[in-house]
Amino acid sequence: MCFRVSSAQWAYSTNMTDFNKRRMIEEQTLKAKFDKVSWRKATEFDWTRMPDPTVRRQLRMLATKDRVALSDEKYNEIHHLISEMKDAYAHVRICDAAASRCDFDLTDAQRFMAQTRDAASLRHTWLQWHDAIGPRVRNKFMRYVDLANQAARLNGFSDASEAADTVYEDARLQDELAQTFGRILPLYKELFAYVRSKLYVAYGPDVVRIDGPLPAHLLGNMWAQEWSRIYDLVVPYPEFDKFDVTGELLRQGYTPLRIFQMAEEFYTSLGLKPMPPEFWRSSMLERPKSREAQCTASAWDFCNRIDYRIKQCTEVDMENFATAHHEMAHIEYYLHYSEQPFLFRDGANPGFHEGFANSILLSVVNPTHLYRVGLMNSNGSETSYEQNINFLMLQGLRKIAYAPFAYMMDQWRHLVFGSPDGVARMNSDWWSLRLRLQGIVPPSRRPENGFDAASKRHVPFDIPYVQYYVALLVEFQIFKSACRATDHRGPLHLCDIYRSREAGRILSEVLRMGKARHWKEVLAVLSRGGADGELSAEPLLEYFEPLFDWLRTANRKEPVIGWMSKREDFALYRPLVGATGARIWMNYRFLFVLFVIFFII
Ligand code: X8Z
Ligand code: ZN
Repeated sequence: MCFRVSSAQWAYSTNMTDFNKRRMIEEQTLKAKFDKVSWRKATEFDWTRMPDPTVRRQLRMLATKDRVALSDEKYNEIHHLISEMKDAYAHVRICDAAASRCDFDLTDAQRFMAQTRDAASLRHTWLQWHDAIGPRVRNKFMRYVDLANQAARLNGFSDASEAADTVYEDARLQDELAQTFGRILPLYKELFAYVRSKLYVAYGPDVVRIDGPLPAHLLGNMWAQEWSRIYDLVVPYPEFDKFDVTGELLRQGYTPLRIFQMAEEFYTSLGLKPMPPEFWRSSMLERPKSREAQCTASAWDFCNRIDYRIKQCTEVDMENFATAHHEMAHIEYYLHYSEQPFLFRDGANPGFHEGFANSILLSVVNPTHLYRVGLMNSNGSETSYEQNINFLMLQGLRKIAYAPFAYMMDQWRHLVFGSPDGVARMNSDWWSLRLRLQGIVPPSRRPENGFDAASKRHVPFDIPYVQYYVALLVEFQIFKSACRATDHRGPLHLCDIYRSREAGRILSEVLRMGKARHWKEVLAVLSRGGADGELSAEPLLEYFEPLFDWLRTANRKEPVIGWMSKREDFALYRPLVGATGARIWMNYRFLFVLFVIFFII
């Protein structure tokens, strides 16, 4: 079933014809039915009483798929709602700042947010996107929350966000996330204060308050989730080069195929697996010329232990160079756990796949590695202090800036799914969390009945987000562990595991386990000789230590490290006092009418 669905999805993603779309939907519908049947069969057994722990675990995984517990009618309804929300999201088009074109899709809008430095146009694009998507999906989303909660309750959970956390099999998950987030926050606040000081210079006091939160439209990203696109505004030492090897790749005549061969050589140098022949035969490594294809990069496991493919419209530049290594890391994971039973062919927890892939990139994009593979002409230990700080700033804009966003997303879902008036308050809760955790405010007042969270794809698409926060921690934990095996000396950010069989051994041990063991056991393998298997922010903090020190000095004159919120910030999203007053008045009127009726009777 898995093979059939992936084949049909691949066919459509790489050749978007109506015929392929219909076939894909047919297969997906069959799969949804199949899932329901296997769930029903699995629930005929009491998994708690299975003596074999491996069987018990698999049976529990089959039996605790919560949506299938809904009636057929409601099961179909929730699937239909999600697919309508996806469709609405994909079809949003907005007008550019000059309103000369009104066919901007999200990719255009995102490119604009990344490149433009004019506050008014950025604000315009931000508002257009948020105002376009929210109202289209709000009512559907409210019904979806209701159905998802009904399903969760049928399975004995209090709400759908509590049910979603159970894949982590960890009762203390939320405490661990909060604890690690508390560790990262001081570093985030230093980065935040530094970036604000630069934005204050770039945009002036009318747009940026010197001690306040930052408006969402200035950070080079529609959701202010990662800030690497404004590197040019905040670079600590502008006189030093940017770490971009695009020019060198082009000068040396790299092609997409050669980039992938180079990525493969990275993995085989560690003693990991080469790509199978089917990979080279069937992958789509360039944008097809004669047909329409979905160009987002992805790595595919066809579940038959034979077919593994990458789909990427590769251009020859640094970003694609990194993405090729990233996608191939997913294939390495697939290949390593291919001998596990089907249900265990997955990351140890939902953050592991992405965490592993990104941990490889920490090696691949650092100056030491680029020097070793002949794409840069000075090595990491020879690069100056200033260049190292520039590199860490770029990484910090990607990773440190991302932490509060990744953490915030599902904290918001917890409020929406978990409180009785969650959907009524979903917009003010969204902004209240963004202000508290990220220090971000909207560029202008948002309507109480708006739905700004829908601007982020994962919300209408029903994709959990906490996995990205877990991945961020796991990324640095894996990297630290592989670097320890390599016997790396010196600052962590310059470690390169290339050609290290020792690093390869520990990685392959972890990858082979797939999901067959609890992820804490997998983390324990990684921290061999170190701490026990817990989520930890310490490797991330160690990586950024030189930047942390630098920021503390650079921020000496800043009035506030972090942000001070004022009434004017809350006023951007809290229900208007007038509106609350009106509600109270309405209630009094209602009581008065009751009173009169009572007397008449
Ligand atoms: O959703 C994604 C990938 C698919 S797993 C495109 N990412 C998150 C996001 O876009 O918010 C990758 C980075 C985090
Ligand atoms: Zn990935």
